[in-house]
Amino acid sequence: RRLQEDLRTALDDGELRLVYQPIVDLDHGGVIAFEALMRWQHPERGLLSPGLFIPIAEESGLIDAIGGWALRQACRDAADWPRHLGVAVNLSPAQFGQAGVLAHVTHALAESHLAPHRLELEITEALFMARHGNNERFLNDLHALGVRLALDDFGTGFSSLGYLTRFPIQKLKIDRSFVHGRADDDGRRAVVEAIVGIAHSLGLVTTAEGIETAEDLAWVTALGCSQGQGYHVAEPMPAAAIPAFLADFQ
Ligand code: G
Ligand code: G
Ligand code: NA
Ligand code: MN
Repeated sequence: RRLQEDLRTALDDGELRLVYQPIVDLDHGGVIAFEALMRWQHPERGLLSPGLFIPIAEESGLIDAIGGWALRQACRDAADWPRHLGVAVNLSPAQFGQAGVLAHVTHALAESHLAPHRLELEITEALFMARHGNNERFLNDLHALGVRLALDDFGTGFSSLGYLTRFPIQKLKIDRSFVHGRADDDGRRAVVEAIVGIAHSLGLVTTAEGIETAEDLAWVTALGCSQGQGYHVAEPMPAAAIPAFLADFQ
């Protein structure tokens, strides 16, 4: 209750931040995009993670304003990066209840002059379970803007594979619970292998999340994942650290 009131003013007071985690191409090793991850620098409680305050934002309806801010900030930051780099922004299912997201995306692209194909929106399977609104139409409208759509935390949900052909999705992000430390876990390896196979058949890109070790990196690369992300590559960083990171990264 108290946090909800604080969150109401956090946006105006500039307490929300975005940090960026690189996503690398597993064939060539180069950085191809950064995922924007929200943080809240709370005046008394210190740095809060989105796992704590995004649910509060969703319940209180603040998610529309906060999500709009994240889209604009991420596009503005990405417009300063080399043109081959994309930016990924997380969207929560609650944002789809309101018509705002389409307007926010349009506005963020126009204001930043970011090429639409450089923006990727990460949605979760939970969106398909929530039946509010017309999700199919909504995702098609977003896709028509030229942005790309990724399915986050893939493998943890319950949605049918039919969604992958019905909705305009270009990427599957393989949840980290299937990645880190699973090199010798035959069951999880089989799941990753199956996801990569489906993605390949449907012409989708795969990103392995949660790459924490050289071993994680090696086996997901060997199984044919196209992209990777995780602490072994880099932890999320402020936008200001990106130029130095890119200069050092080989
Ligand atoms: O960065 P961290 O691991 O604490 O993120 C926890 C969760 O919060 C992740 O599931 C992530 O997708 C989500 N998240 C991070 N940033 C945003 C954001 O800007 N909007 C929404 N809706 N979720 C976010
Ligand atoms: O749900 P989503 O995939 O958006 O969650 C992203 C979250 O995962 C971010 O909060 C980020 O900080 C976290 N994260 C990124 N890389 C790693 C990693 O290698 N290991 C773990 N455990 N978490 C990670
Ligand atoms: Na994500
Ligand atoms: Mn994920």
